[in-house]
Amino acid sequence: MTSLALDKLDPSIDPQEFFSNYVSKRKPAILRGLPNDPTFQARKWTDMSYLTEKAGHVKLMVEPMDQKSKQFGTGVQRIPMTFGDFLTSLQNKKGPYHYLTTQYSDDDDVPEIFPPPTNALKDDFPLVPILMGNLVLQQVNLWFGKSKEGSSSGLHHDFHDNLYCLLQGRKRFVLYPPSQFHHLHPHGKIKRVHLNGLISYEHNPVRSDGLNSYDAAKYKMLALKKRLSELKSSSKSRPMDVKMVRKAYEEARKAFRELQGDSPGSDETDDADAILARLDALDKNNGASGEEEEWGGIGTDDTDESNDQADEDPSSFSGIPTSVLHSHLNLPTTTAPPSASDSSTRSFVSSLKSAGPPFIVNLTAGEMLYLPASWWHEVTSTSSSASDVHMAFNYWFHPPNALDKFALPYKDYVVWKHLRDEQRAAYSSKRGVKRKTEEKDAPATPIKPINKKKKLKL
Ligand SMILES: O=C(O)CCC(=O)C(=O)O
Repeated sequence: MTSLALDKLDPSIDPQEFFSNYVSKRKPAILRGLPNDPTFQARKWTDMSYLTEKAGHVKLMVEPMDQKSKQFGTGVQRIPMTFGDFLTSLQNKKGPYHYLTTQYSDDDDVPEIFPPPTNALKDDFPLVPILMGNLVLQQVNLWFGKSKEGSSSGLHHDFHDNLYCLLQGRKRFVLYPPSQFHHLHPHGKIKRVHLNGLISYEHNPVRSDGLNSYDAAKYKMLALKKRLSELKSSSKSRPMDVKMVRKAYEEARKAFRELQGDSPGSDETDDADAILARLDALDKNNGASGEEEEWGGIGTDDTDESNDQADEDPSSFSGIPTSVLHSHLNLPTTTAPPSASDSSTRSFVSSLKSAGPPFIVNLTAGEMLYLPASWWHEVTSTSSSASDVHMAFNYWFHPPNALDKFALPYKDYVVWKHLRDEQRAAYSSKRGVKRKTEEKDAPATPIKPINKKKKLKL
């Protein structure tokens, strides 16, 4: 089976050009280098003693290889250890080695933007690389393991735009566009694929910017409340502006309360209390600067999904066994053949034929892959030599849905300007720096994950 190839770009490409030709076209690309930002220092992490010193104490969870399928990305119980102990374990003479992947907590509703161990390495990378323009960061991750023959993470998709920076070793990506979901046997029931490619599932429908209606209403109310406070405290505000924003805020508050009314359970009540406490805090804190900022008016909402707050994560993993995918594509594999019947294997192969040729990317250390939200990917990670590790660092960004707007590529202007400004302000104040385009951190209003990356048994 033939495969397709991606464009290869210089990472110093103008961010606006990158946005127009790739981000807004939802087109993946290879970048022949790491981010050019002076604050991107992650190359230092290939020095294990540097990593141990900076982050050895951090507690995290690592994933053992699934012994049945001989791959990662399964429901195998993860193991708690310190990053230092994990680094030491990679020096063992014999594998299989555990894999450090995305960190999530089963009971944690709000994701950490800098999950361990990246929280201890924050000084070594910018919040948003210049290349990524005005996308809003959702989370960063470190992918760290060791495998001489190559180990797979299984075919799945995520819900965020990915800038994947390979620091050591090799990675082979098999990529299919979101639209091929019909042929890729996702475990979850798909409700729709948005125009920006974002896949939304029946049990947790999201808008094209990844927010569900409840969170969108909540953030809108918070944003307008803040804006109202600012206007009220500024001597330069025009009464008609104050009036207009007050009206919008009251409407947003009403809309939010209605959604709360629709949501059963006490969680929402607690949430409301927390939000109202936060509104009071905003009132108290407001007026510190009195500075005017550009007010772009009240944006239009993108309420194309219902408020259906499901607890479950969607099943964004493909049911196609990795070995079947590899054999269909004539790719070497280290994964175990499926235990399923021959007839289901035949049906998977026939689906893969219908999906057509994938893009196959062989990424080498020092290169990056840009992958828009919900592109399907299967990743095989290989160490460059028997004694080496493979290591990648990636950024996930909230999926843009205003694809002609470089300055703020999200349709719900009120919400996203608020969330982005809070994120940048929090980052700058923690770092004690004035914001430049490439510097920012965790939002004061944490943005809920669309879905935590959870692995399913294949
Ligand atoms: O590197 C890997 O093993 C998987 C990476 C991945 O799935 C991602 O970045 O979304």
